[in-house]
Amino acid sequence: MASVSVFANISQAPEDPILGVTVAYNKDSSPHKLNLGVGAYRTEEGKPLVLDVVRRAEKLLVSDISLKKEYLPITGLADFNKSSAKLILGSDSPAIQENRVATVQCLSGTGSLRVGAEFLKKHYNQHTIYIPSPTWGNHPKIFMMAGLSVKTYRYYDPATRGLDFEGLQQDLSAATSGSIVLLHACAHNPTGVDPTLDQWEHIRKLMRSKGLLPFFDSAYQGFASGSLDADAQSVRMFVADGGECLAAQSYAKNMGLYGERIGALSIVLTSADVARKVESQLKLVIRPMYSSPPIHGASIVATILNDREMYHDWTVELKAMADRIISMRKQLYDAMCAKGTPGDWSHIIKQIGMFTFTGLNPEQVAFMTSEYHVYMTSDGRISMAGLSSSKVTHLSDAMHAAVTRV
Ligand code: PLA
Repeated sequence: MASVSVFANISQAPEDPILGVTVAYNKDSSPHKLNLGVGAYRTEEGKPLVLDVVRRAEKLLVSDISLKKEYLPITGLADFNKSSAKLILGSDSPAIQENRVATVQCLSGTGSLRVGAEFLKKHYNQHTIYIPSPTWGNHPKIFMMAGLSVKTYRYYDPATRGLDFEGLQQDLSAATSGSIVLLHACAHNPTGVDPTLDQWEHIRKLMRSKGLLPFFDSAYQGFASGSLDADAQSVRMFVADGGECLAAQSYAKNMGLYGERIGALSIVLTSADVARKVESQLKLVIRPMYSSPPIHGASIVATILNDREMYHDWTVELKAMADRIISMRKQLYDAMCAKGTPGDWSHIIKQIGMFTFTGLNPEQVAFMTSEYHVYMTSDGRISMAGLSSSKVTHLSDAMHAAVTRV
């Protein structure tokens, strides 16, 4: 047999810019190492967390012998879909009451975005999607792989470390009417900068006046403010005007179900008739991709969302995670102030959600990794959810050294 592979000329692909940080972290043998790369919640002890309410739901599921491992329908678990739409749109949403929402269970947030993008490519007359600059690194790839053409709109102003609201409005005003616009529902990744409600209202009016189609990515509902309702306000404003939109939901962060890969895509439409047809077409997108979604994560989520007491207990645990992140911001900010590190660090406490967009450059990040074993993405983003009180000094030492020496 020939020993030369038919793939002999294949090139080595680079690691993923976010998940590759964990790969590098795992190879580091230093006891001081700190992984602030991927947005994964850690406890004060630095450990991954399985929510108590998730454990309880799983126990119920395991002991219920009436449950089978049959295939789910192509669209997923019906109870899960119904509750997911309610969670993002509000339980009193007229769109739900009027059956104008098509919801399908998908593989977490990423899968929901991809299914939505494939659907748009096939059935929408515009194939350009505007994504914020910067945005989550996987966004452009997801949309390009689905065959959409990706453009950016200005979002973040490095000078103010805040929203470039002027630039955003100019770019959306100049977009071809009917284009798709990706919006982070809350806790913008990587910047931690969200529009105010007043700014959202301006964005909504502008987009509706131009017939731009909103595609919300909701990966952090409950993580920005600690309140599920407050974090869904942007989406609900767009639904309240009776117009159409898409929303991709993830339960990775807010229920800590990362590896269960559980999420949902909801498409809000103007009539029940269109919603039925859209759902029938979503099935044709899903069936050849992965046939039908996995059952376990959906069962956990549906169990929690459909039980009053468990739902309440979830909101308490979610708020505790959000509060711990907010407290980490305060502790890091105080540590930077105490050190007198040059620069204004108030963005650490002003930004919201899982990440702080520090403003550190790639050289400074590389220095922090090589000298201090602090791992983070090269754009200077740190996952506040990966920090704990005992590591704040180490991180602020590293940041101080990077700012003053690199
Ligand atoms: N959308 C945004 C804005 C995200 O930040 C992430 C995850 C997702 C969607 C997808 O999450 P899911 O498919 O796991 O539900 N972003 C992480 C992880 C937390 C990642 O890159 O995959 C991040 O560190 O940015």
